[in-house]
Amino acid sequence: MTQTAPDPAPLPSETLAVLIVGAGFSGIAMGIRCLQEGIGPFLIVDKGDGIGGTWHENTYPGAACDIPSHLYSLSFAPKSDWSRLYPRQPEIAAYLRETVAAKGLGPHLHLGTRVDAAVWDEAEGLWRVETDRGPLRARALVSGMGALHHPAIPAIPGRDDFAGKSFHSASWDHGCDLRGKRIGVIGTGASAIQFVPLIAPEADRLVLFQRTPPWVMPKHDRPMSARETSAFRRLPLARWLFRQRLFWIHELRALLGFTKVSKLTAQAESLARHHLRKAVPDKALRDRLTPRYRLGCKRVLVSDDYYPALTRPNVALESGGIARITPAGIVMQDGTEHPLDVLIYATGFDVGASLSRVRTVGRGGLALSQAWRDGVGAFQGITVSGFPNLFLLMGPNTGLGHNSMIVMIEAQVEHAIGCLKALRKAGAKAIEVRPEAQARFLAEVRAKLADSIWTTGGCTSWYLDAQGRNTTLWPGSVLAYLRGARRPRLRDYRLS
Ligand code: N01
Repeated sequence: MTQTAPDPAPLPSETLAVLIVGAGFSGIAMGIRCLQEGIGPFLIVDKGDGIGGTWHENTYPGAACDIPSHLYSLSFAPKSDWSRLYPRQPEIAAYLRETVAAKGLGPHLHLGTRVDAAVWDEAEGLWRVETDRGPLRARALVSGMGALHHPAIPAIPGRDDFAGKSFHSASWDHGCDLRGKRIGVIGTGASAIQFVPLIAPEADRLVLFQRTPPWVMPKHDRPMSARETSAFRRLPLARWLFRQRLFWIHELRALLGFTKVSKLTAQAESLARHHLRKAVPDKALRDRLTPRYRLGCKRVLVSDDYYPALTRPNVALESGGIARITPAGIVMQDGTEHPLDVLIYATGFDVGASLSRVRTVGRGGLALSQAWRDGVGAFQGITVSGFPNLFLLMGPNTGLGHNSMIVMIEAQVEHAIGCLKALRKAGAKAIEVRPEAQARFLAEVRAKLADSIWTTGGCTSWYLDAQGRNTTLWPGSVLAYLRGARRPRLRDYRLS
């Protein structure tokens, strides 16, 4: 289970070298690298009451990573004894807590501290930050806030009238006993497909409300063998090779051109259809579970127990449109009524909310929301012209569907560290990306995205903004990103 931290200490009054917002993978990675490079004083603050960000908050049954943990972990904090290929949330959250302890990050951490605003003070060359526990000052500000933590609960008519218990998958109500209950689950994304197979056996009846079926591939999860674990402990090279192998298996998809509809798309679709056929003998059910858009347009899911769960006698897939929620349950557009005791929203996150909830004002009083009024974007997804000494981790257009985000995060951390070292070396106060470098980068990214599968594949998804632009995903291989982002080129920046 998660661990709650004691009351936080008073916030420091000195000017920090770096303020890191968020104690998830990104913030922890940044903190470790600051320690290693002797950059300080620095602080990591997090609005939550525990370490781990999304891996602290998402505690729903079966929560797990769909990238193997030997790859979905920090390269500079390796762990030899992952219990499974795809460990579950408690093990990942424990890994992050252990890493914080082992690297001595504890004294730099202030949990239960929410950042509300950050304003660049041009005269002093620092960020003035407002938190719910008082002000902070920092030369550099690093956002490790992630994007997937403001639950999106759709405004279905009657939503607030439901008389039973209801909650979002990201704020799971562990006090709610699901045994023998009639449970409704709205949504069939990465979260739902992980917890539905675990809660279905307990339910009297489970109705899964599907709007769009996902493409689901086999997961092939397995325990790590004692031999593997012992080899990884004794031979760090063996562990490193295993990680490399996993990286290349995932990266191959990008190198084969997964960003466009291709022969590979059709082959992957036939594999996914085979996976569905093997698990679901009922042709009518299979039909409703078969996506009508190209594989890769939405995030491709992996699971070995999702389809079998849907064949249980106490599970029903409802693929019609929801008309309204009533005190007693859900009424469909065709008039069918589903009486429910518990309603679980597995409806994803408000991806735009993360950065916009923190009022960020850069040089000349320019708000980030203003700078982004014609579209969200950052140089390498990390720095924004007009916002000196601000570094975004997991920023715009750096998300991945095909490989480990941790590799991307580490590159972004190295980029920020490189900029901070350049500042220190030059004795300068501020480093800011040149507008022409940012414009060139964004033009390249947008050109690559123009005819990508995310816009041409026949679906809509949270990858796209209200104008249909993809501002979340990186349109290429991780290798290409590492080449451009890992080491900042000073000609792209202005020091002052
Ligand atoms: O959310 P989602 P999630 N009426 O947005 C449906 C990460 N993650 O929490 O497809 C009816 O994917 C919506 O339907 P549609 C991962 O990056 C990672 O599952 O829009 N249905 C969809 O089915 C992932 O992508 C792991 O038609 C409505 C579902 O709700 C991200 O988190 C594990 C609706 C939302 O799916 C989010 O995943 C879990 C409405 N009004 C999550 N509104 C790993 O393993 C929405 N839906 C790393």
